[in-house]
Amino acid sequence: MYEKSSALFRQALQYIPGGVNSPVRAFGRVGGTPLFIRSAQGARLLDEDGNSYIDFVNSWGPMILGHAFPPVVEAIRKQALLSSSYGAPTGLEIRMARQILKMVPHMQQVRMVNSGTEACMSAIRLARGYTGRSMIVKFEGCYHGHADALLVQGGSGMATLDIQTVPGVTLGVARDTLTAPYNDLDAVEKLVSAHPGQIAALIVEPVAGNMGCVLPKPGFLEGLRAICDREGILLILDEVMTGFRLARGGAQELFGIRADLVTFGKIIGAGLPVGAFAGPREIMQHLAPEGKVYQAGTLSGNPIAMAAGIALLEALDQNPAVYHELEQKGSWLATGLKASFRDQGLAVQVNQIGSMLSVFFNPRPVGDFRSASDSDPGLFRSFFHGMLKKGVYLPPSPFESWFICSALTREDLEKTLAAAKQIAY
Ligand code: HOZ
Repeated sequence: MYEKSSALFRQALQYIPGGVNSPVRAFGRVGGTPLFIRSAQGARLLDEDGNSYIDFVNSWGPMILGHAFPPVVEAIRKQALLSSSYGAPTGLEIRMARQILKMVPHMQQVRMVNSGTEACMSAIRLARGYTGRSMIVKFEGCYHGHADALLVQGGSGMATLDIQTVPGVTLGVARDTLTAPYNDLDAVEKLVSAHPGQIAALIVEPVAGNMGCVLPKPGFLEGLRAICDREGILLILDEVMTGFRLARGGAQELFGIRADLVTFGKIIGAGLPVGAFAGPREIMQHLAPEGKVYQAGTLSGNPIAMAAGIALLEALDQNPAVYHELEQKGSWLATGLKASFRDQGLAVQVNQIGSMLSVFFNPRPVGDFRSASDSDPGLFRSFFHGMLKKGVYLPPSPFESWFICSALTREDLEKTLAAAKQIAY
């Protein structure tokens, strides 16, 4: 069933460390061979062995309207004929900035970068430059890309591979990153009072997606906002996963929370390598060349990525009903999965909000990294491989969120549920 993928993985191991270009792809948590993908269309993936899967990874989020979405394909094709990069400004960058600022509340300026990692790394630098303070607060199990300062108690691949400390991240850098459990305002208060006037920024995934999908408790985000206002700390909402996904204006709109800076990733490029961060002019003007906080990139605002991203964002902007549709699909699936696990006699948590969802083989509610880590790894492994055999491609780790796309049909959802009902544990 996976002969070609296995053969390609053996070759890849020779030339690429671990056989993959990003650790979360390696099936390290679940065992077996990563699938090598030939193509994808709508909600379907095709691997090199010719197996077809219903896709719940969706390139870790950006394929919200499905793979090979025709307006995106056409935009890429048109721009490719005009060259793929100039290293000079284009009108496309203005259109993209306008489109983002139209959809995202509270922001006045935006800087394009090449990934979510770059967006979070640069937003942190800007927060430090703006406030003149050094320390930051992040939450255990949240992942904001692989910049040194943010590789502390991280989720995603770090949690999957159980990497507690990262060789190469110096003690000096790590010391400036304070951590608190997600959903724990008291812990944040303690950190803040132990480091008065030293914390530049607090960065958080408004809905965590990198320890599995973990929702903020009522009052958590509002509490963070109040602490930041009181202490002169910048609140950075990492909307790499939630931006343009949970609502047209992301988590800021959904929860009615104002960020000081907001970061975005791959969805802004419709799956091409793009990121961005945005904020009020008063903060953003500290970036070079206007200010002295240096940040740069030859490929930043790359015309093909801009064309693709504009096509996707415009499609989302023009069809706000898509968010209701995605929420309905997400909640239908979550309800069905809960019932199916109950019928199988399994105590399982299904966390879901809109088109983000995770399954935790844990009898207790999952609201932070500790509870997420308490889940049963063996049951997850059986579930993952059982689903894969039945043609459902899930993130290969309990520390990742599933992503639902609008191309997913009722039939796909029913097939997914039917597959879950048949897994033998
Ligand atoms: N944040 C994404 C998954 N949690 C990143 C994907 C990757 O690291 O490859």
